[in-house]
Amino acid sequence: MKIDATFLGSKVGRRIFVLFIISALLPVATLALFSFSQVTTHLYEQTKRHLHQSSKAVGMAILERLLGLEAELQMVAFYTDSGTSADNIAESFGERLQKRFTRISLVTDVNQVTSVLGDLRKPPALTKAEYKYIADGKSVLSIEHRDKSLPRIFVATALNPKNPARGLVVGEVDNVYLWDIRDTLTLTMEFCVLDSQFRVLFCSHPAPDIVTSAAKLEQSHSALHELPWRQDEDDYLVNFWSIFLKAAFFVPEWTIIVGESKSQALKALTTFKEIFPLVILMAILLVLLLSTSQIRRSLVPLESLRDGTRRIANREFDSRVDVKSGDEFEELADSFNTMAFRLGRQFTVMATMAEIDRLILSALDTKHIVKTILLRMRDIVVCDFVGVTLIDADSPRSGRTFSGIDAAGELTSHDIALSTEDIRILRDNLGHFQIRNGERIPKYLQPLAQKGTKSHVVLPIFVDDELSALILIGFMEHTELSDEDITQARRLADRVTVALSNASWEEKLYRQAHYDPLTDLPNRTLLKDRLPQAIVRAKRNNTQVAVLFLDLDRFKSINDSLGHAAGDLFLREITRRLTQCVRAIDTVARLGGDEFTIIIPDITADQEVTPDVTLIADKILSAIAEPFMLHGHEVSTTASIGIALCPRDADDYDELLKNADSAMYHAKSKGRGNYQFYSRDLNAAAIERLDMENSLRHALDQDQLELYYHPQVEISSGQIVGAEALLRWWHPSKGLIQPAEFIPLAEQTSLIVPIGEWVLKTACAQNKAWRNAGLAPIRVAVNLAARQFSDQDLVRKIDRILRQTGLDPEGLELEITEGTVMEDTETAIKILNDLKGMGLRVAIDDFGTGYSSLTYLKQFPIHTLKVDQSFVRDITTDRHDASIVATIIGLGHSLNLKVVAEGVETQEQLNILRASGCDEFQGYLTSKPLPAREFEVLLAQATSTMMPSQRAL
Ligand SMILES: Nc1nc2c(ncn2[C@@H]2O[C@H](COP(=O)(O)OP(=O)(O)OP(=O)(O)O)[C@@H](O)[C@H]2O)c(=O)[nH]1
Ligand SMILES: [Mg+2]
Repeated sequence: MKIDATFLGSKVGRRIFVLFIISALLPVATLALFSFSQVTTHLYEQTKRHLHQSSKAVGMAILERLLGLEAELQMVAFYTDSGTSADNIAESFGERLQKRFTRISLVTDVNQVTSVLGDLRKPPALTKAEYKYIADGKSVLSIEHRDKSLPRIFVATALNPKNPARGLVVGEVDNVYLWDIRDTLTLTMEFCVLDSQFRVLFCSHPAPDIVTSAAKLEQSHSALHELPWRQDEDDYLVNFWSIFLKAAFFVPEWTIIVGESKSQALKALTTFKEIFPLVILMAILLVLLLSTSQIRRSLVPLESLRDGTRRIANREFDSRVDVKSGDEFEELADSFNTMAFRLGRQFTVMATMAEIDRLILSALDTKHIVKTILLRMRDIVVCDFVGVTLIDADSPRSGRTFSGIDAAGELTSHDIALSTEDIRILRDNLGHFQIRNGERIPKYLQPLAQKGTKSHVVLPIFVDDELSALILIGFMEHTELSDEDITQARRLADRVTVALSNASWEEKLYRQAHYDPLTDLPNRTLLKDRLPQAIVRAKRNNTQVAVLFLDLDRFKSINDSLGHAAGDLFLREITRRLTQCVRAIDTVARLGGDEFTIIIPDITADQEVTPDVTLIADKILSAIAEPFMLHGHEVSTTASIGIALCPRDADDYDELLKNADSAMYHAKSKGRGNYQFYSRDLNAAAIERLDMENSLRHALDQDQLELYYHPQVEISSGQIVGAEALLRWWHPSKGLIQPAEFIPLAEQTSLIVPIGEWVLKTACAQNKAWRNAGLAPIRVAVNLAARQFSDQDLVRKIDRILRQTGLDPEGLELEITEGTVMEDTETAIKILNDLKGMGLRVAIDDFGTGYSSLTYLKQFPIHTLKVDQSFVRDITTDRHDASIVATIIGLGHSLNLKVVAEGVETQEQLNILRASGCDEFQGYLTSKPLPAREFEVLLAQATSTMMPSQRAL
């Protein structure tokens, strides 16, 4: 079996492996050690017993031999005593005896020695005690120790135990015979025999220290001893036994020491020691095998799970862990896979939600949000088709259902209508509701149903309590969504609600920033974006762009006569007509007031003077000229158009607009109601205008302005009661310039404020001077421009001027037009009240050309109405005009107002006015406007001579 050690790379693998090894080796090793010690003890014990028994056996064998030898000798004694000669004995028993004894002799007297076997020469010297012992019929052993060789051992016994005096038989024991007892021992054993003084009698093995060791042995009586008995580098274990020979042979005991080589004795241990590592090795191998297979069984699923976890950390939610172990790991893997699937879904849902959140933050347009829902809804709810219905903000019963995205990435959509029933159901089911197979399918779901969906879930979206959109989910089969799906879909819908309201808010802000609120046309900001784009495209494609600058002619008079609201309506109508005259790719923008700009891009460059453009300009002019019913009045106007071409006239935004503007002024100067192409000469005109503006700035400092005074005469008395101050500009090079030429310029450039102030100051100072000079006190009338009237400091300024000049307030009359007061009636009333409070008089100028609404006038604290000269001019010929004037005078009086007629040039006109009850008049009939000096002369002259009215009387 192959051991796969790759698991050792794993911490858990290593840990389990080490545990396996420890848990296997520990018991084995413990058991081995225990066994070892047990076996050792046992072996020692066994060896001890064995050696003891062996020594006993050796002892017994020696004793037996000795007794045998004694018996042999007794036999020799017997025969000898019976008279058998030594020779006969030797002959009969020689062979037997020779085996046992080296020599046998008869000692009959002290010095009478007869050899029986061999020559004993000198018999051992026996002690008296020994003799006595022998005399008792027993045998004795006598030992004669020698230096280098084994001791000689003699056995002596009486010839005749009953008659000891007869002599002894003494035999020298054959050492070979006596000690040849190896049979009693195993081959591995050795033995030594020692006498009582531990002198070596025999040793089967040369052991020099045996004597001292034996002495120690004797002392300790130890059971088993390791003695320094070495042979062939081997230690010996020994035991002993003592043979008591006193009784039998009258010698002290002999000690038999038997030793066995330690290696032999403990051979089992050696084998054990050899086998033990093998057993351990086997155990390790077994553990290795078992642990690897077991660890693998655990680690493989663990690693799969770990890899799975890593993949999930890397957001690979689709990957699955495949474990088929059939145990808890498989269950764990199944749970893991379920968890991964759910996490994946959760994540997708979260990602979609986050995308919607991003949309909310980035506030993209509604279409983008719809696209996101169509693309991402399936990530949240498993379904077949998704749709979104956007309800029209202006008409909550109609809308558009978006049901898909085509190959070009565009949304496919259908107009839909919502019934009252639909709306009721949607309102009743604010969260969501399901339309099951067979139930009525509302119109807004038709685009999905056409794709074959049978079952539907609808999530209505309300923004500010207004139904704003529907999210539609369609299924081909009957499907019930789980609560979780519904919750997720609703969460998406809630986010979409925020996104949509954000988008609509953004769109609103965008519209506010880029579109004119009155006409819904692009404003200057958007124009500044589109025109440069068109210029870039023209340059790239080698085409031309035309810019038409259009300003309505005398639009002010529509405002003045019918009111601002009517003017607005009129501007909207103009917008409608303009957009009808141009193509979809053209842009109509409103820059403010009654100015419109039209961009016509993509005009082929080779066209000469662009017949296309002239065609469009003509079309526009005639469209605008069409009469229009406004508040019950038929109104018609014209427009002046200036046209500049890119790149011919200019190739950047500012220049192009400026040139079109110049061309428009040119059209105005050409009598209005026409269009003009820009030419370089026009620039000169524009430059002149600029010059004029500059000159006007210096007119005040350089004292070029002068006031003329036009007398106002009381009709009843013919007295000059007042004068209208009229401004003149003495231009250093151009001479006298009429107010009509420079007042509009002053109004456009704000110069009107300092100029107006100068006029007021001068007129007041002049009147005071006349009064000081003793002339008849009159009032001076000063025209106030709209711009001055809206100046918040007006009242304070006038008060200061009056105090500075010292003129009584009743000496000053302010003339304002109807239009001026009508722009903001509330403020106007407040200012007029303040002026009246100061004691000033206020006249409405040019009355009859504007609103001419006496109901309005009633609210204004004014004193005088000035009937416009256009009515007076034809008063003698046009009965219509005459009756208008009479009516104005009558109504004026009914409101307690003084009525002054302007532009009176003939006596006839004056007569009619007098007949109508007019209070005062002003006109060439008396005088043209005069410089201060001349007016003073006129005032100083006798009134009666000057007054034509009186002359007429
Ligand atoms: N009703 C209405 N009037 C506006 C609006 N904006 C500007 N106006 C008026 O439009 C008029 C623009 O006047 P101009 O174009 O300078 O003069 P005009 O009377 O048209 O005369 P010409 O253009 O010189 O022929 C002013 O009286 C403004 O008060 C608006 O939004 N609504
Ligand atoms: Mg205009």
